[in-house]
Amino acid sequence: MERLGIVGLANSGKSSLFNALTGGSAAVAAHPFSTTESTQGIARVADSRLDQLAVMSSSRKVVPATVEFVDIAGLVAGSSSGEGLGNRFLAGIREVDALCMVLRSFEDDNVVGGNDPLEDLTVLELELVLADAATVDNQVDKRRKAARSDKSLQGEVDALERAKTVLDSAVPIYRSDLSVEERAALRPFFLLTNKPVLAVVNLGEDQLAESETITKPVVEHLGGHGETLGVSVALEAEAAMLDPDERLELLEGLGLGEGALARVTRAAYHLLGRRTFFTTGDKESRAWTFRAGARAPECAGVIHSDLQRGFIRAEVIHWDELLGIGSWNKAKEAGKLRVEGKDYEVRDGDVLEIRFNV
Ligand SMILES: Nc1nc2c(ncn2[C@@H]2O[C@H](COP(=O)(O)OP(=O)(O)OP(=O)(O)O)[C@@H](O)[C@H]2O)c(=O)[nH]1
Ligand SMILES: [Mg+2]
Repeated sequence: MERLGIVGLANSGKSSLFNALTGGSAAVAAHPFSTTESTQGIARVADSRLDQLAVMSSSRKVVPATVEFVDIAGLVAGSSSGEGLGNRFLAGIREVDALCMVLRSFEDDNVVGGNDPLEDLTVLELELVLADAATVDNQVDKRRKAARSDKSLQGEVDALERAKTVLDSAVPIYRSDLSVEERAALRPFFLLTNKPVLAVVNLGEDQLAESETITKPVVEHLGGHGETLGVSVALEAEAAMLDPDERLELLEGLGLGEGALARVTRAAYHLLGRRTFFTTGDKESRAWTFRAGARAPECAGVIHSDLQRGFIRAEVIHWDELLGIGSWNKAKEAGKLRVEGKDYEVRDGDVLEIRFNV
């Protein structure tokens, strides 16, 4: 299963965010390096489409999609050469598939550390880039030699050389102009910056109104290579402890709508290339996860392997059209359910019923 690693400088609020997202209980403390071991957790992906389908079908059970997060040890300048918990955070990052970078903006005299999110990002990137540059330097000569007798390795060598140029100019791979193919060729080397990123700027409760101004330098620095969200982690963590009704009241009262955690999980889900289709009925409404581009039988297999093996066809309607009609049966009677075969590429937001025979 693919996972998103929560990374950042010590005391930026990583464990607080992790706990709020997953309902976990990772250690949170005002001293740096309170996290020493990685902790895994699962967050539910809030999806109003699912909630609306469940109401429509009077479903007795609602099952959301999920996304997996890992809380990783914090980093300080010099981590790539072993400062702080250097190796621990590097190993933690190597094992995840995408990065959620927590950048501190909140001010608190009792919590050691700066509060300039762009500064956090710059330090973080530099450590990751230095670690990657060392990996590439270590590999490039070896791979060049190997490519002399095996021409099929030339693509890998070219990609490593391109990566070296990028990293030597202090740019992480995710902010580079390397092509999708080059980035794929670098996969065997497990580079830390060859992963998609999402930035969470951890705002103080008193900074909510200035969220856009505070996050702007980070948005500009990432330049379209990653999404940036301003989140008051402490506030959202507090809200996450409340009953759903109270939570909504608190967040809406502050103009935060459904809250920023829902946006973080959704962004994380998309960053991992995940898409959702639904099934709905009186028993349950459920969000199922598939990879962008998957066809109907593969999606049927997400529900159960029998449905893939014995796949005959899928009855399909997009969620908003179904909601407009009001029920699955009405949609069927009105001839609005499309019959799709093995080659159908399922779209995000499709509602499916699989016909199968085993
Ligand atoms: N005022 C304020 N304090 C926060 C906020 N988020 C986290 N903190 C505090 O900052 C301290 C560090 O939070 P953690 O969640 O442990 O940070 P971390 O990034 O996991 O830290 P390490 O694991 O040590 O690297 C704790 O005392 C938190 O209560 C925030 O949004 N506002
Ligand atoms: Mg921590």
